[in-house]
Amino acid sequence: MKLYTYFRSSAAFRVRIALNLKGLGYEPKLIHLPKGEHRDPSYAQLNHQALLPTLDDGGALLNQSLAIIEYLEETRPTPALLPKDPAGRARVRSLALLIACEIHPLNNLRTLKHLKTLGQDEEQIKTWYRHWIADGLAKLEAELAQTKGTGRYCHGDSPTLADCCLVPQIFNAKRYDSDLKPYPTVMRVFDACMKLEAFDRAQPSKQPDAE
Ligand SMILES: N[C@@H](CCC(=O)N[C@@H](CS)C(=O)NCC(=O)O)C(=O)O
Repeated sequence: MKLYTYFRSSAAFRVRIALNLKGLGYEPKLIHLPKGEHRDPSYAQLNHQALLPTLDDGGALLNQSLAIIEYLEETRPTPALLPKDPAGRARVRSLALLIACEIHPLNNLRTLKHLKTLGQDEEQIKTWYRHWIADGLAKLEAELAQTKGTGRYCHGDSPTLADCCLVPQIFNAKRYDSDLKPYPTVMRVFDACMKLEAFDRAQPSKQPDAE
C-alpha cells in the first residue's frame, strides 16, 4: 500500500494511526501541502478532490480519511476499529464525525488561506482557529464525560475510529496554543492513546517529511 501524506495533515494522520493499529505496512508518498503539491495535475489524477490523504491499495485509489478507515475495517477487520453492536458503531462514528465534519473543515489550510484573502490578519485567523477548536472540543468533552471512568478510550477499552480522529485534532489544537484545560476527559483519552505505539509512531514529528 502507498499512502499520500504530509506530516502535518491531520486527515492523513488519522489514516496513519489506523494503518498502524491494524499492523499494516505502507510506503509513504510525500506531498508538500504548503507548496501546493496537492494541486499539481499529477496528484489530481490520483485524487480529484486535491486533498490529502490518498491510499493506493494495489491500484485501488481511495480518498477521504473516514472512508479509507472504513475500507480498511472492511478489508482487514482485525483488530476492529468499530464496536460490534450497532449503537456502539453509531456512537463511534458520531464522535469521529464531530471532529471530522464540525471542527476540521473550519480550520484546514484552504479555509485559513481564504480568511487571509478576505483581509484577516494572523491574530484574527488564530482567534478563528481557537474558537472552532473550543466549540468542538466542548461538545466532545460533554460526549466523553458521559462515559467517564467506563473506558480508557473514546468508546471502551480498545481504540476506535473516534480515537484516530481525536488525537490529530489535539495535535492541531496544541500547535495553535488552544487552552485544553476545560477538556479533562478528552485529554485523558488523548494521553491514553499516545501511550500506544501505533499513535506515537504516526505523529507529525516522527514522519519522514517532518520539518
Ligand atoms: N474530509 C477530508 C479532509 C481532507 C483535507 O482537508 N485534507 C487537508 C489536509 S489535513 C488538505 O488536503 N488540505 C488541502 C487544502 O486545504 O488545500 C478527509 O477526511 O480526508
